[in-house]
Amino acid sequence: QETAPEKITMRRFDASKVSTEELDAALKRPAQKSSDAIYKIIVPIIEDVRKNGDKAVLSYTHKFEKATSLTSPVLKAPFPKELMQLPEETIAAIDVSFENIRKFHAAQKEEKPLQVETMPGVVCSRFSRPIEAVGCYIPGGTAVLPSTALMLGVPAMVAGCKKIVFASPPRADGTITPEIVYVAHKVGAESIVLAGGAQAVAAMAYGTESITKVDKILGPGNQFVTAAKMFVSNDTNAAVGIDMPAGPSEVLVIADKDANPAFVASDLLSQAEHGVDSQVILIAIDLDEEHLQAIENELHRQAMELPRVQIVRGSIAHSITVQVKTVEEAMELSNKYAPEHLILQIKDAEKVVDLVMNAGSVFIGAWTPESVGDYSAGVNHSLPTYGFAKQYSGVNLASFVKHITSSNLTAEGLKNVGQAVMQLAKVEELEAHRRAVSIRLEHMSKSNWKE
Ligand code: HSO
Ligand code: ZN
Repeated sequence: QETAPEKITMRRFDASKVSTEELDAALKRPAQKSSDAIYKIIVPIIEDVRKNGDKAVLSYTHKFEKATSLTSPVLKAPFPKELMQLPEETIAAIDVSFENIRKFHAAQKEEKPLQVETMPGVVCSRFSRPIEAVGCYIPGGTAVLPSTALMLGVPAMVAGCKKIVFASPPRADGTITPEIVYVAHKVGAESIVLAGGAQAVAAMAYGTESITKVDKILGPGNQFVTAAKMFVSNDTNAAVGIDMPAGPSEVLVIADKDANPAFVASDLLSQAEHGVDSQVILIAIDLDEEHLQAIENELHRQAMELPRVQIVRGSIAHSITVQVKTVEEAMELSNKYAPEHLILQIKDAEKVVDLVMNAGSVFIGAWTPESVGDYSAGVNHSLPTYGFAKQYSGVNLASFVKHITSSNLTAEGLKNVGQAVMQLAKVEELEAHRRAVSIRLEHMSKSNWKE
């Protein structure tokens, strides 16, 4: 006789019964491998790619991706049509998502430069310019992620980046999933680097014979990719920027008496299926035992039907439910945790958004599953994890531009602000700074001078 599989369930904590320390410990993200161990692996790879270029990249792709038939580490645009053969429904889905993401990110454009006259005759401006070359890393691994290609490629296109380079590990036969090639084509990418891991990051950071050097590398990846991004961004020889540190996916759902147990469970599972290191948190506001059990039963029932149930078992093992009494208490915990995704399945959810201080992206109300944001609503899914929502924004249009400021003074303006400049230059004992002003003021005071 078969034994019933062990119930897939999250440990429960009642915030009024446990100490803050206990709760904090339960809300800790699963530990990441120490960066020392990771650096030992990636630094030689990065050095090798920097010195030996294409040849090194190819050898790692042969070794790690088993794509031994590959003879070039890059695919250049225009991409052949036969590499983007897709079912009509997939093309339609990509097209709808592309358009929504394009619209939302286009709305983030600053129409005209910001301009302020700080004093009469002293005009300060700020304008933006696209980063010229960007590298978009699209992870391979346990799932194909054309959605990530959209989330990076579309804003880069909207921002006007001249060179958009994609990088993604190829399959063992040396090809890249057609969905990614199709997205690369739609955003006008100039090339797709057929490599993953630290070798792909290094190739884009330093450039090789055939791979374009980029100015900024964005996109999620495993711990090797993240460490490699950190490494190259610290290397002045690379002179490359990166987005934020990216870790395993996570979601925090806040549910109250109005919440549908099946909806809540489905949202928790949608992030739990990402990886065994993912974490999902449920904060239950004043729910009775019956409601809590209904959610738990749904979680188990739905999880058992999932193809990735084994991954879910792993992530649920370090996921918890916290019972609280009020919305304010729930929000306080959520802000402390700073989740990548925050789902509000509560009454008047929209009003509660005012209380959100730390979160990557918020999903409001019963009809807004997090997966709409992962794919098609228009918001970006490249978001800060691991509590970094306290200080980082997710990927957005600004991730692909620089802001440049300018000052423009009239003679009158220089007269108005000059004294302050000269005095501070004096305090700092930087005489040449002071004279750059005084020489002009003296020029103006000459009797025959006219502006
Ligand atoms: N939720 C993930 C993104 C993703 N989900 C891609 C599905 N595909 C990042 O937070
Ligand atoms: Zn997701």
